Amino acid sequence: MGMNETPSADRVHIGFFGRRNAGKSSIVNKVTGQELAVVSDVKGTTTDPVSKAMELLPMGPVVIIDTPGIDDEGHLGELRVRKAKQVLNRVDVAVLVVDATLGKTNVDEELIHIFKEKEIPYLVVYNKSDLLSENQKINADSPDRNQEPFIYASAATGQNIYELKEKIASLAVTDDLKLRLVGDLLEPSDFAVLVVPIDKAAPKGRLILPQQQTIRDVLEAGAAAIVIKENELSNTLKTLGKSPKIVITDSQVFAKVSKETPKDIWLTSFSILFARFKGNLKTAAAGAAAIDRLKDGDKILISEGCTHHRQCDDIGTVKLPRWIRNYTGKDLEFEYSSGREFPEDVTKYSLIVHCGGCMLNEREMRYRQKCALDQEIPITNYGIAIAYMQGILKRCVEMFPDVRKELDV
Ligand SMILES: Nc1nc2c(ncn2[C@@H]2O[C@H](COP(=O)(O)OP(=O)(O)OP(=O)(O)O)[C@@H](O)[C@H]2O)c(=O)[nH]1
Ligand code: SF4
Ligand SMILES: [Mg+2]
Repeated sequence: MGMNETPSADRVHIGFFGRRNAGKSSIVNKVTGQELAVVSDVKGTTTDPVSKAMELLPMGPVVIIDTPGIDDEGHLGELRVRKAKQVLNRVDVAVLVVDATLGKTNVDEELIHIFKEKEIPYLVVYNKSDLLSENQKINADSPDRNQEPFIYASAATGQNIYELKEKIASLAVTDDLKLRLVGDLLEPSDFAVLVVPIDKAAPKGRLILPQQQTIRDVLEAGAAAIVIKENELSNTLKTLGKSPKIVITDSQVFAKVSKETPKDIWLTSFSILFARFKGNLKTAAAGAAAIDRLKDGDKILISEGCTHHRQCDDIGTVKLPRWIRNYTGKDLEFEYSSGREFPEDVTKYSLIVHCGGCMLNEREMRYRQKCALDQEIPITNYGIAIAYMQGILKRCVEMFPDVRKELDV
C-alpha cells in the first residue's frame, strides 16, 4: 500500500443489508458505478459478503460491503445470516434495502432493531420504485414512518441514486473530532524519534502500516519525524542538537529503548498510540492489570485481527504466551482467534489479549471490547500487556493523564 492511500481500516464502511432479492447487489452496483456484485432473480444469489475499497463521491474513501440476503432458510442459510450479521460489527453506516413492492417485513424490522442496538446510523432504501405507481408511493410516504431516514430509488432506472449517495454521506460524517495518533502531543518545532527494528518480521523494502500512519500524523502536526533502528538510539540522542519531545518504539524492543531514553523524554509505543486512537487505551491499561490475578488453569484468549501474521510474526502465538507464563509463573491455557473470527461468548476466559488491530476498523475493535466488558472479562492488547509485564506501562502512558490514573487504583 502506498503512503498516500487511505488504509482500509480508516475508511467509512458502508454495509447494504436486507432480504433476498430486495436488490442489494443491484443498488450496490448502481451506487459504485461498477459491476461489483452478481445480480440475478434467484433468491440467495449473494452467498458471502463482498467488500470493495473505493473513492465514492461525495463521500471520499469508503469500503462498500454487499451482504447475503438475511431471510434465508435452512442450514446453509443460517451460515449466510451469520456472515451478514458479522458485517454489522464493522459498518459505520447501514443501508437497509427493501423491495418497495413488498414493503418492510419482520426481518427488516429485526435488522433495524440491530442497527439501533449497535448505534449504527442507517437509512432505508425502497428499491424497485419503478414498479410502483405514483399513488402507491404517496401512500407509503406518509409522514410518521418512525421518523427514520428513507428514500425511494430504483436500481433499474437509476432514479434517486445520487440522492441516496448524498444521504449516506450525511450519515457518514459523525465524529469529525477524531482522535489523533500522536499529532495532538506535538508542536510544530518538535521532533519525534521512531524506533523501528528492521528484522525478519518487517516486510522487505517498506515500513509497516502503523509506522507509516504515525509518521504521517507527526508530519501533519508540522513536527519532524526521525526514524531509526533500535541500535541507533543512544547515538542519535547524543548527536541531536535538542531532545525529542517523544520516542515511539516498537513493543518488541521496549526494554532496550526504555533503558536508553532519558526519563525527561516521553516514551511510548506504536501499540499504545493505536490503542488510544481506537479509543481503548484506558480499558486496555486496566485490563493489563488482570495479568497479576491469573491463576493456575486459567484460559487466555489471544486474538489477532488478521490471518496472515506478516506484521506481527509469532508475537501472539509464541512470544506472548511464553512471556505471560514466565511473568506469572502460572500454568495457563492459551486459545487463539484470528481475522474476523471473534467468539461471542468469552466467559470461559480470564483475560483477552488482542493485537493492535491495525487491519480492523474502530467499530469492530469497539465491538470486541464491548463484548468483553459486557461479560466482565478484562481485555488488553499486545503492546500494553508487554509494557505492563516489563514494568514500564506507567511511564509509557505518562503523556495521557486520564489513562495514567487507571494504573494507580
Ligand atoms: N424492476 C426492478 N427490478 C430490480 C431493481 N433492482 C433489482 N431488481 C431485480 O431484482 C432481482 C434481485 O436483485 P439482486 O440485486 O440480485 O438482489 P439481492 O438483494 O442482491 O439478492 P440476494 O443476493 O439474493 O440476497 C434481480 O432480478 C434484479 O434485476 C429495480 O430497481 N427495479
Ligand atoms: S491486525 Fe493485528 S495481527 Fe494483523 S498485522 Fe495488525 S496488529 Fe498484527
Ligand atoms: Mg445480492
